[in-house]
Amino acid sequence: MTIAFAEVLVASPGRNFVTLRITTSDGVTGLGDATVNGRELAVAAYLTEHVVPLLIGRDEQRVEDTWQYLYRGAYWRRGPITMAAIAAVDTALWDIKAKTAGLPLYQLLGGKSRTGCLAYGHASGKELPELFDSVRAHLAEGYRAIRIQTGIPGLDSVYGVASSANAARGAGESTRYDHEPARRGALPVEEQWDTRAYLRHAPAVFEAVRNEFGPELPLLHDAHHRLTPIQAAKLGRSLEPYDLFWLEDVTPAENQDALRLVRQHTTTPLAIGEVFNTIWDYRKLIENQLIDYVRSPITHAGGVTGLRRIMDYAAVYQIKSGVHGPTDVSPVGLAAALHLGIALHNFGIQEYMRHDRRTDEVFRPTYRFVDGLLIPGDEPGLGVDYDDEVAGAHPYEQAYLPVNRLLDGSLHDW
Ligand code: GCO
Ligand code: MG
Repeated sequence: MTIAFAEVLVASPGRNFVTLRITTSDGVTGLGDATVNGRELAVAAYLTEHVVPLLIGRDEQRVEDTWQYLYRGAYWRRGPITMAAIAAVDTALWDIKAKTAGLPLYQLLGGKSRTGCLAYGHASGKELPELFDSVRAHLAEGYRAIRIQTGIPGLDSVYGVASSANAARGAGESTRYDHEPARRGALPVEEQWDTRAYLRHAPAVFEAVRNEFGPELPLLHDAHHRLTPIQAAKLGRSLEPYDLFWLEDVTPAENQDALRLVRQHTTTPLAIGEVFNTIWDYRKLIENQLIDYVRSPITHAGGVTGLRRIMDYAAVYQIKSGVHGPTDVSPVGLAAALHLGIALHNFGIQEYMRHDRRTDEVFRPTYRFVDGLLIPGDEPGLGVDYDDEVAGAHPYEQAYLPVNRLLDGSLHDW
């Protein structure tokens, strides 16, 4: 068999997704996710113009060789667009390999290491009563680990806080304000940020959540790249009494050495890497034991092959996975993460925001969420299908993530 053709599918069933579908000469198909939120068409063009022509006629079973061919062969290395394109090809080839073997993908990755993948959901609220309702709604849905984000006094809107209706609905149909498609040509929404107000407020929020929900519930929090190292150290230390499962993206982490300073001051576990793409981007973080969880999704880190490589390296240092799973990772990317997650020895936790109903109608995933655990489907391959007809009813809509400014108007990390 060889690769006969590959299609780049762009659709917006609730939000934008870029999907690669590879078809072999005897009609087996495989899917890969190539969605880069807010920059979707760049990956679509990279795939269409520069990758798909290279795939035709290749042996579809040569997954590692194709990965190297696209990575080394491009000469230009790393970066989100290239690595998302490679991820899509890699994931689709694993899907095909598993289908031709007649096995669910996790069987090719070593088989099950656990019964299911512990998932965490996103609770949020502008004020505490709304946040508590959102936590309760998540618990009622079966979540056993919960991320906590709230509003900050004096700021109108901040990252990670759903509109009241969505927060009250729990994970539900997650049309978070920051992920809603914008009208074509519209500029990104602008938000405001005040680090001092945040650092004063966050410990009080976690104290209130612990008082309300007790000591056992694993709680997570995302600082979304907004702090300097010394501010991050201060936050980590001030949250220690509340025993977080992790504190995420405390700094932008482009300067990985800066994390040493954070580590010297706090035992709060750190999770970093949702914007990192390769094992080389993690080298210092892993070797110097500056993080506890790897955040890259399969979609942005070179596929199953790329993330597996990062996780095997991380295992040497007892670092675990905490794979990125917001709704901008498609059901294809999530399914692949679950097949890897259930097989990996050093799995930690999987982020899980439920997709919009329209998204699931296009992708028809077979993974299940049972008692707080995500379980990949047992049919051959990834267990995801793509319905062209339903997708056709949801054309691409331009959408940007918001940008963030400090109170003096200067641009800050969002
Ligand atoms: C998370 C992430 C997301 C990102 C989003 C950007 O931890 O889930 O930070 O919410 O902001 O994926 O596209
Ligand atoms: Mg994050």
